[in-house]
Amino acid sequence: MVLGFLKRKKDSSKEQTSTADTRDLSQPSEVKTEEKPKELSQGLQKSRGGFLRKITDIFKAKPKLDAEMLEELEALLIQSDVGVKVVQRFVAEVKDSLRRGDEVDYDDFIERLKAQISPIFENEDFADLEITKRDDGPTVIMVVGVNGAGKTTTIGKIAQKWKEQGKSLMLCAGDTFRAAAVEQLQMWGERTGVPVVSGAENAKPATVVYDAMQRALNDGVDCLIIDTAGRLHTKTNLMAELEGVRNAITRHQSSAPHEVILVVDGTTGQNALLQAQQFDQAVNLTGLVVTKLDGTAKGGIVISIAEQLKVPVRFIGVGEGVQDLRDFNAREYLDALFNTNDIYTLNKDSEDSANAQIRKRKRRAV
Ligand SMILES: Nc1nc2c(ncn2[C@@H]2O[C@H](COP(=O)(O)OP(=O)(O)O)[C@@H](O)[C@H]2O)c(=O)[nH]1
Ligand SMILES: [Mg+2]
Repeated sequence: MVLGFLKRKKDSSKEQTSTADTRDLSQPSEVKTEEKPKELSQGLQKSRGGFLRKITDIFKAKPKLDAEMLEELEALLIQSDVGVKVVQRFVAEVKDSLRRGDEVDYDDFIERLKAQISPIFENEDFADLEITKRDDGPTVIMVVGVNGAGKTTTIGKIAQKWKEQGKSLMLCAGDTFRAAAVEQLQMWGERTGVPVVSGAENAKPATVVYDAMQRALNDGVDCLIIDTAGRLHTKTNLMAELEGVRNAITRHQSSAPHEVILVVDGTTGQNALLQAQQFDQAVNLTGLVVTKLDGTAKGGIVISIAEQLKVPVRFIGVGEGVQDLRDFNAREYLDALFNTNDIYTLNKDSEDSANAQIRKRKRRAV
């Protein structure tokens, strides 16, 4: 195809690079109550505005891929956290194809890239998180991750989603180190009409979790979701604490926890990947939630983490609102991430002018 022609949108967005948690922790975060779900592609707009626009820019200058462009594109994909291994595989394959004399235009490039990425998500039953009551008690889900990753917010969003599906739920405020964290979870509980079990200030997380397990069993709920503190001072501390929580769960129900979900902040790029690896070693993750994908121009991090950890991505967060949590579906995600509709518009005038530029370049080259 002839590449279409970019109608630029002003990109005022700045990539968020700081990983420090700068919130006022004396106050619980506000519970956002907006109801309207946004389109997934709208949530990933910033990512597209970032790396996808740069890809289109490269093809705008030269519509047919050559070795030099491929080098530029390789660096760009790696910078966008798509994942070194997958990018290298992809580049090797495209190089072979160019060597054979294939012509690769922008559309081919994107299709091939998607085809290369898709298998990373294969065989993962993304939406199929079983949250029904079991023979021996509720489905127990532990939610882990560093401070500020979005654990409590994600739990609130999940509670809302599953409540709407008619599940009976209970939440456990296992982050006992910050009073604000407990209040924040309680606010979500009130908003969603889900009971929250919390302990005295500075109670041991394991004690609160023990109580919550007891109540969840007594009340016969379908699912208990446990919020935990995200202290990552040392791996040993973290392991000891999470191990304590795990023991408190198992003492009541030997088959639990059924899910250990890591919440990572998608704007922290490679840091998110490192955290994921550390937590996986400490607690054996069974699922992932990647949050704040609305706030990053590097949406590729989901691909990187999924490839490295081989743990299914359960949900992605694309905003602070209660509806801004999506079941992760690889095809939808890739389509939204590579949805170029709002980036370039095929337009006769600009096409003509682009063709004129190409002709000019060719004349110069002669
Ligand atoms: N933009 C955006 N903000 C989010 C998302 N998920 C969480 N947040 C915000 O991130 C901040 C930290 O969330 P919180 O749930 O308190 O993190 P926790 O310390 O891991 O429990 C809050 O201000 C949330 O509103 C998301 O998907 N998108
Ligand atoms: Mg929290």
